[in-house]
Amino acid sequence: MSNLKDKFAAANVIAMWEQELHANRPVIPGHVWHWSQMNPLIGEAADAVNMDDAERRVLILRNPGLTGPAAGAAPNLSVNLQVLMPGEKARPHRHTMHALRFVLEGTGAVTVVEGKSCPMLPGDLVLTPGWTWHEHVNNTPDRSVWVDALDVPIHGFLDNRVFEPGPTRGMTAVPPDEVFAAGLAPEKPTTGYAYSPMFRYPWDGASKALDAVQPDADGARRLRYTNPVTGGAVLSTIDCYLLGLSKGAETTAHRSNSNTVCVVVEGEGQSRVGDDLISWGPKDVFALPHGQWNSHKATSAGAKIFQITDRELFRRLDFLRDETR
Ligand code: GTQ
Repeated sequence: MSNLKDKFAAANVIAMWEQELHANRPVIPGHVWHWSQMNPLIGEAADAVNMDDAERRVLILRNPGLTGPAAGAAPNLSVNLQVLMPGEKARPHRHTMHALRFVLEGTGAVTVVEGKSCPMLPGDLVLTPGWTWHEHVNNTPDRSVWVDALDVPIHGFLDNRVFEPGPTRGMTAVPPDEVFAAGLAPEKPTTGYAYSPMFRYPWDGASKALDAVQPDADGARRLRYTNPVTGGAVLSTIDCYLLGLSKGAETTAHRSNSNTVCVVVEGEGQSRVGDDLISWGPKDVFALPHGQWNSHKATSAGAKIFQITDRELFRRLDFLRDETR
């Protein structure tokens, strides 16, 4: 046999019967990054690193159950914390990765996306779809902190990681966000881009929509952020939701082969991830990797959780599987 192995090796062939091709995906633990621990680290990063030396001042949230250079908070999702101090700029660039920003702190720093200026107020969602030019500018007296979510890991897998520094050039004409604000869209089909032309989803509107929506049988309110032109997910690979919890009511347990990362906007509570219990409060970020039953229970009134998922990736590939019990 070892003779055969040597012959295989010399011929650049391997024995499939010795590979674990049918092994199931390993269980990845849930994990929480508490704001109480992140906040001082963000402050220290701001002191330690100058924006002349950093393309972006970003703390990558690394799930201890994942390995490899592109490993993030959950499979297929990189979820990071970024800080921009008063007077600072993060210079324009673009990359193949689709990305979004969800604001934790600030009083009006902006992300300029393909020439459109998007204010960043707490709870706002700002999209920077793949290959759109984006830069961050903080001309306010306060620091701005936000969550970045990107599909970096799948670009590693697809060998499709391309980055281009500014200056910005060759920008696509995308209609202003105001065109879509009242539920309208241009009559003519969009050309030249495949992404959502609306880049900013203000918290004020999202929060009011959540309060207005009819709760499900388990007492939770659920909304999906959508591309106003297609009604589909906000990004081709990332699908976002807003979850509102009723105090004391545990949500119906859910299991999926997709991955979710939660950002707590308001309220306190606990979430089950398999056999683990995660406690959370405002600005905490926690990962719900695939394959484990999870449910949520708020211990305060008015809990609201922003959810980042790779569901759209699974949906487009016809891989998505969901279960409830
Ligand atoms: O703000 O453009 O967290 O390019 C990772 C890569 C943020 C950004 C990240 C990026 C950015």
